[in-house]
This record gives sequence, C-alpha cells and structure tokens, in this order.
Amino acid sequence: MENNLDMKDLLRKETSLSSELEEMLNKQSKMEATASNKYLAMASWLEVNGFLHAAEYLYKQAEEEREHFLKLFKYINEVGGVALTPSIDQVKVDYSSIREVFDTALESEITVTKSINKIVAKCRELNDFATEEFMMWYVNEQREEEANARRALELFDLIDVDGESGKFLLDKEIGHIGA
Ligand code: OFO
Repeated sequence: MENNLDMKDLLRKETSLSSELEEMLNKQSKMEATASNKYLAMASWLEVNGFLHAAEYLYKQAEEEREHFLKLFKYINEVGGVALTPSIDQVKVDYSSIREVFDTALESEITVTKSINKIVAKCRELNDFATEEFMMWYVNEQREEEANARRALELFDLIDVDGESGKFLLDKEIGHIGA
C-alpha cells in the first residue's frame, strides 16, 4: 500500500480532481471489489447448501460488483488521478442460514449507499460536477440494489420456509429477483 501511494504521488498529473476526492474514489473502488468478493462467497455458500437459483442470482451480483469496481477504477485514471489496485481483505465465507446471507447482503448495500452519498456530498462541496454526474449512476444503481435486497428479505415473510417445499419455492423466487 505504501509503495502504491508513493507511486501515486509520482504519477499524479495536473487535474481538476482533488486529492481528497481521488482518495475517496479509490476507497470506493476497493469497496466495490470487496462487494464482489462478498457476493462470490455468499453465492458459493448458497450453492453448496443446495440453493442453486439464489446462488446463480448472487454469482451475477458478484459480476456486477466487479463491473462497478472497474468503472470507478477507469474513471479515476481518465480524469487524471491514479487508480490503486486494491488488496481485498478476507470476506465472510460461512453463514448460519440463507436468511443470514440476505440480511448481510442488505446491510452491505446500505453501507455502500452511504459511502456513495458521502462522495456525492463531497463533489457538491468542491463543485466537481463531472464526478458528481459520474457518481449519479452509482446512486441509481444502489437504489435498485437495496430494493432487490429488501425484496429477498420480504420473501422470507411471504413463504413458509420451514418445510422442504418452502425452501424450494424460496430459492426459486429469490432466483427471479432482478431478472
Ligand atoms: Fe456496487 O452496487 Fe451494490 O454494492
């Protein structure tokens, strides 16, 4: 990380992007890459535990988060900053239930939304309209993703998951979210 930072200072070009925002964007890109790994681990847990449709849905989410990461990464370089390749901390890989997976998913999405909102607020404070406009894509994306995560949790209230057929139905319905 230290080497990364030294390199960043050497490579920094003349740009209207403030160092403060550049740092926030790099942190956000790491958050998106981490979100991708979190979903990957959740998808794997679901797959191993027989929830194949729900697993497929979260594998797709993992891919989407990877795209969110890359989009930010490339933006930082495009506007004259230096995108830092993030090292990703170990994510949670074990869950006590499918419910815990989706509780965690919603919690993570809310944390990401708050972080994006902080970036937009900083853009406004610094009059960085280009970055604000760029980040609005993420604002909209988060609205959708939070809604999908809440929808998954609603299904737990709508379906009696105690029986085997309940689990089967729940898995199928979660698989339809976002389709
Ligand atoms: Fe990156 O969209 Fe959610 O976290």
